[in-house]
Amino acid sequence: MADTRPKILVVDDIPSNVHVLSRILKDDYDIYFATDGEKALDLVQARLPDLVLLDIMMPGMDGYEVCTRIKADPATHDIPVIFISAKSEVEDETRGLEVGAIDFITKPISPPIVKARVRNHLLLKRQADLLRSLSFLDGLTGIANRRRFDDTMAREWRRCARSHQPLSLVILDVDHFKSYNDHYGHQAGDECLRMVAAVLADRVKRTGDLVARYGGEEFVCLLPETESDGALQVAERLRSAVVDCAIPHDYSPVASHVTVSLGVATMIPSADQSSDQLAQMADQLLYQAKRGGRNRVQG
Ligand code: GH3
Ligand code: MG
Ligand code: MG
Ligand code: MG
Repeated sequence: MADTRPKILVVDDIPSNVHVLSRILKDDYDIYFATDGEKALDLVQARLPDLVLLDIMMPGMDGYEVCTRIKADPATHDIPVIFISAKSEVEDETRGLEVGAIDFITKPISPPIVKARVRNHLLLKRQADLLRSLSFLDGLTGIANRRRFDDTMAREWRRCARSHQPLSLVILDVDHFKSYNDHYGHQAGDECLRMVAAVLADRVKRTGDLVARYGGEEFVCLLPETESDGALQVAERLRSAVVDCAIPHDYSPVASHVTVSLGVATMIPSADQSSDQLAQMADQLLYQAKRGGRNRVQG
C-alpha cells in the first residue's frame, strides 16, 4: 500500500548526496528532499515525515539549527532525526545528539548500514507512535481517555481565548449505575459503559469535537466554537440516543432502561481564567440535573 509507506525527508545541500540516499531508500520508502534548511523545515511541517536524514554543513541554516527547530515544535518534536555528515569529530557527533538527533552517520556512507539503521529507527518510531496513541485511549471503551481530554481542553482553551470563540463542555453521568452493577454484575456494567461510549462517539462527529471517558461512569464532550444553544442540542441528542439504546435497567427508579444526566456549560475562555472553571460549572449543572430527577439535560 503506497500511502502507508514510511516517509523519509533527505536534506543535503549537495544534490548528488540527496540522489545517492534516495537511490538506496526509494524502493522501501517515500522520499522527499530539500537542499537547504528553510525548505527542510517547510517540508517537515507539511509532510510530517517519519524520519529525517539531515546534513550538517549547509549554506544558511545549518543542520544543527534545523534539528533544534524540529525538536522545539511540539507538532514535530517526535520525528526522529539522523545526522549524515562529513563532520566526524567527537564534538560534532556529541553536539548532534545533544540537539536531539537519534543517531549520527559519517560520510562517506555505507549503503547497507544506512539502510539497516533507517529500518531500525523506523521500527522504533512505529512502536513509539503506537504506544503514544494507546496512551490516549481508554482501555475499557476504546474512546479517548482523561489524559487526551485534559490535553485537548488545555489546547482548545488557549485557542478559543485567542479567537474569542465560545467553548462548551458537556459532562454526562450514567444514572443509578451502582445499582446496575449490584444487580447485573460488574462485567455487565463494563459492557453497559462500552455501549454508552459507542453511542456517544457515534453521535458526536463534527471535526474538532471530542468525546472522552472522564472517569468511572462519567463521560465528557468538548465542543469548541459552540454556543450554549448548540451545546444544549448536542446534549439532548446524546441523552435521547442513550434512551434509544434501551439497555435494560430494571432497578432504576427513573426508567426501565439505562439513562444519563448531563450538565452543559459554555464560556468564552480568557487567558487569565482556567479551564477548571468550565469543568466546575458543568459539574454543578450535572448535579442539578441529578437533583431535578435524572435523565435530563441541565444548561
Ligand atoms: P447517580 O445516578 O447519582 O449517578 O448514581 P450512581 O449509582 O450512578 O452513582 P455512584 O457514584 O454512587 O456510582 C457509580 C458507580 O459506577 C460505582 C462504581 O462501582 C461504578 N463504576 C465506575 N467505574 C466503573 C467501571 O469501569 N466498570 C463498572 N462496571 N462500574 C464502574
Ligand atoms: Mg553539506
Ligand atoms: Mg458518577
Ligand atoms: Mg452515576
